[in-house]
Amino acid sequence: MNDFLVQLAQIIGIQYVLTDHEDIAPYLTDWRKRYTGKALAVVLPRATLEIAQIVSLCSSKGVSIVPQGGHTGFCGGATPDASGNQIVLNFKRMNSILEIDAENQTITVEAGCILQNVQEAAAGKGFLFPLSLGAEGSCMIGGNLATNAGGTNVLRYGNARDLCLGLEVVTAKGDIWNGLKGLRKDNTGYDLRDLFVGSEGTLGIITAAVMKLYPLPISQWTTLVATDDIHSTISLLNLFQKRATSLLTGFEMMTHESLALTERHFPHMANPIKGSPPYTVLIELSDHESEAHVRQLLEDVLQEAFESNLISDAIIASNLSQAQGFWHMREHITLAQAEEGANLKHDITVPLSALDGFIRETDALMKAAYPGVRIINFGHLGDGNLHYNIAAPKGVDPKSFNLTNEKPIHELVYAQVERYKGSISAEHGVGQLKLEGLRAHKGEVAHELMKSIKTALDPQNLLNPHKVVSI
Ligand code: FAD
Ligand code: 2HG
Ligand code: ZN
Repeated sequence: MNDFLVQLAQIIGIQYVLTDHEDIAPYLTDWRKRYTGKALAVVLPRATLEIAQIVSLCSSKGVSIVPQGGHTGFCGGATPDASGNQIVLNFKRMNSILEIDAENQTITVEAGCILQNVQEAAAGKGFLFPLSLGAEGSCMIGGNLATNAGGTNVLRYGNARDLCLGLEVVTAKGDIWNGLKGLRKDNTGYDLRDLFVGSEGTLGIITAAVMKLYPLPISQWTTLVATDDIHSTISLLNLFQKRATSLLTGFEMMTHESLALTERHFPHMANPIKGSPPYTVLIELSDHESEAHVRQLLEDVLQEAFESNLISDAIIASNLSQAQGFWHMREHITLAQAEEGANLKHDITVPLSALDGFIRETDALMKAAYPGVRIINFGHLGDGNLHYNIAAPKGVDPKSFNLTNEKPIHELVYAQVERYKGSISAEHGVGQLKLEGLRAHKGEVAHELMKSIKTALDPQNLLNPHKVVSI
């Protein structure tokens, strides 16, 4: 063991400094199996003070650090590079719920808390912690904040950034910034919290957070509806926004192709709406009033939608288990795509008013340039967020298809995103996947400002180098 590893072991204990090939392998490949790196060691700290000491040691030795939560990110942000000179700092032991403040409606958690555990701890005290995504059983709150994760409740409650009131962060120098305050107002100069949220481990290491809680809704109704095109789907969204206002908590769009793929891999998750409609939309209303009140509202809005020819069919879940079935079907699209083989992901947003044009035109360009290609388009339509994923034509090996076509396909989609004034990353972040594209997308001035921030906060470029921006 070299001197550096011995010193690491002195800080956290030798059993928490993993170096054996088999021990570290699970930490070196991302969820999509898109990236595999190497590492000097994987370290498993238990306390903020230990992390501060690890960072100081790394700074003195010039060793770079890759923070890692559940390693479910889609952009390779938590995967080390191929040099074998980095350490992975995994948060799985930093998993305590520190405090639930019922009067302030906040929860304070360590960064390694699994998202689902935070939701359950909040629910146990009668609160809703609204961040919700398919990976919630394994992603961690530190990773959620570092990527500014979105998910299925953004429409009503916002993304991880909107839910965060305070942070504790270990800086690149190894200092501890204690910003663990549960304040809803705090205009004391530059917002450091917002600088670290969404920075993907490149500016500081998030060790704990104060997050907002909400009262648990007492009634929830979930429906699946069929629509013929995006234009009517947006009109339907606008109708629900107008009639249900803040009761509208979910509005997820799934194309026929997305659900056909899901059914092929998970036959028990077939779309209960028959006739293979072009679009199926999952809509959820939540309230703090009686079941009957929300149910009536939902029926009224659906009736109006039928009469205006916005929808052709609808099924309202009659119980919790049927509602969960609808959500499972939606969340299994990603898993079905993974079963099918590697795919090219595009996590994008465009303004709602541009979605129809964007999809029609991009579909046409894609089909013309890559005959037989499969467009698996679904997403959080209420946020204008599409997962516009591209899979190889049937019978074509996905790996070789992607090898040849990944770059031009990304370029095609991103050129369309620019044309429609959208974003090339809605909720998954940048990581290493979109590092190259970011400069052109942000523009020279914004990109230079980002580099200046990185240089100011991490002059030695030790925190997750070559992710998000390269300096
Ligand atoms: P990781 O993947 O471990 O890390 C992500 C980034 O954050 C890396 O750059 C890493 O270095 C950094 N990081 C991690 N922890 C820290 C820390 N404590 N301090 C500083 N930096 C840190 N994402 C969505 O937004 N919406 C979805 O609906 C959604 N659905 C998903 C469904 C599935 C099935 C899967 C597999 C993923 C999904 N994701 C979704 C992507 C992913 O789950 C999120 O990006 C999540 O927030 C990542 O959390 P993590 O703990 O796994 O982070
Ligand atoms: C979702 O919304 C996730 O289900 C995953 O963000 C998206 O698989 C994807 O591309
Ligand atoms: Zn998503």
